[in-house]
Amino acid sequence: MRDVGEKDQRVRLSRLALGALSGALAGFAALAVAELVAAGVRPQAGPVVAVGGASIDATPAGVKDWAVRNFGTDDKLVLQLGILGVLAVLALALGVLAVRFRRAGAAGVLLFGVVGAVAAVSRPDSTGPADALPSVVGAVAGALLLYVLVSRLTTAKPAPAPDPGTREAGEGAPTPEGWDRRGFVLVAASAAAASAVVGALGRSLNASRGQDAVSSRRNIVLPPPRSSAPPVPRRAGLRIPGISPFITANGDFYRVDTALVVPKVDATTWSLRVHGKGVRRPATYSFDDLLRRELIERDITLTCVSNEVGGPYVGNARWIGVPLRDLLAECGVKPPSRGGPADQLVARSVDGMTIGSPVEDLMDGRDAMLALGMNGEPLPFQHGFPVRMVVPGLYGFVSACKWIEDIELTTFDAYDPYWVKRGWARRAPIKTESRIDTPKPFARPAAGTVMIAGVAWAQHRGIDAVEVRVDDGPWRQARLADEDTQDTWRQWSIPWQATRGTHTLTVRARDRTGAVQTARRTRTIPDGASGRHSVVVTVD
Ligand SMILES: Nc1nc2c(c(=O)[nH]1)N[C@H]1C(S)=C(S)[C@@H](COP(=O)(O)O)O[C@H]1N2
Ligand SMILES: [Mo]
Repeated sequence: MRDVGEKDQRVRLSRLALGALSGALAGFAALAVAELVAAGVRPQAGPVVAVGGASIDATPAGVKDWAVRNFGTDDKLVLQLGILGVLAVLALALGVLAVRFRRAGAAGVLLFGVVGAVAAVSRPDSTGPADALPSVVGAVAGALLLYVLVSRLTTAKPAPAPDPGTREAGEGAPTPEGWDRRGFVLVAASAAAASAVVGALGRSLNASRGQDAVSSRRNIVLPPPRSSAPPVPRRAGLRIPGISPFITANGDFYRVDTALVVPKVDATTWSLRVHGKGVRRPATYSFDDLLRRELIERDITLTCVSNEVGGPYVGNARWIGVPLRDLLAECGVKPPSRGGPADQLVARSVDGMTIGSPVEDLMDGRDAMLALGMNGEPLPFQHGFPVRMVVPGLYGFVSACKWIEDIELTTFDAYDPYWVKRGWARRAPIKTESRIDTPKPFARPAAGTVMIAGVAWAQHRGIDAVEVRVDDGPWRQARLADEDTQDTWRQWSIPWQATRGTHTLTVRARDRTGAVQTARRTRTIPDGASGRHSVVVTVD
């Protein structure tokens, strides 16, 4: 009897392993079917994107900041891989469970469908109950497959006589080797193949969606601006290896947003609505309406509040757009200083983001704009095509709404936009900062003359001076590159007679108000990091 017991054990184990495999196949099938259905609904309605989006929104600000810091723009990829990893483990577990409790296993798969469906319909950009379809149809397919596969594992051949004592007919204990091997392999193999095809088809359909948006972008010819940007002074860009180029190329421009799928908006059907408190003449503008208006072109440096001291989330571009002040005035909006009842403008994007800016700042004469172009071309999709806001002097999370489609005038008391609900500040002017671009941290330059160089910014105030210190030595004036405008960053450099040993280089900037960049380190939350950038190098 001992032999039989061991054999029994082996069979049980391999059955559990095959159960796990069934779970994995069911999960794969569910996601593949969901992907295909999402192609018919909206790519954003897929379960992984929906659950991913919901987790981004639910993530505490500190964790999100940590993720952005550690994974940078890859944070979204890491998140989706994490979700897939969790799903894989759960699918294996459900498969094992299903060997013993077939219905419970299948029900477990359906439960995940419900989670995905709830996430999808409750996303802020959800377009209705249809968004539940990818998760629901996918989960039904996965549950059915799991049920069928596991049935093959527990169907005895020949079937044992029905035992009135068994809880579920057919789910009792078949003879040790009594499972439908051929049936299992056949179903498993064809399901895997079908899932691969369905998944690949769904992927490519999803990827090709947005063709209308792509061609609408291709057809745009940006008219010459009524007011051109002053030419960049020839000596605004220093020729020093390793320093950030004065203008950041679109492909190198940092990207920070919550969108797991970059919205692809068709400019020919896009519109922007302006309404709310104190808007005496609410209006709706098409993209062509905006193109026909007087456009301004300006160099403006954008900065993210999540940028650590010395971090990469800052970039400088030449924008073309519609002056926001004129457009708001045309709608009858008055700034609070002239008796307007609304002190906050809330911009809403097609993906449900809300970003609130002080109306006073938008109408005080600075070049706040609805940007249509970036560095000579229509906005790239990642940077907000067809229209986004750009406001000199304010961090992106309180000003730079991408894929904008709605502007509502309200008050700070009445409404908290997305980031404010998550603990960030209501008002956030950009802090005076400077960064050492070269030498890089832990570089090993040779003794002798070493160029220390970088950028400094204090948008809408302007940079007045930059000073650099080696170890605890005196602060020395860096040479400033020519200023483009007070809304752009400014390059600086200073030669250093480097001596052997390890040294700490520190930079600080002074803005036009006379304020010197503080040494006091703060976190990025709630209104931006402060402190001075230091770089440690070892001179050989
Ligand atoms: N729709 C939308 N707009 C958005 C965001 C977002 O998550 N969604 N992020 C904001 C933040 S925090 C910043 S710093 C800027 C970044 O713009 P960029 O990605 O073009 O550099 O966009 C802003 N606009
Ligand atoms: Mo940001």
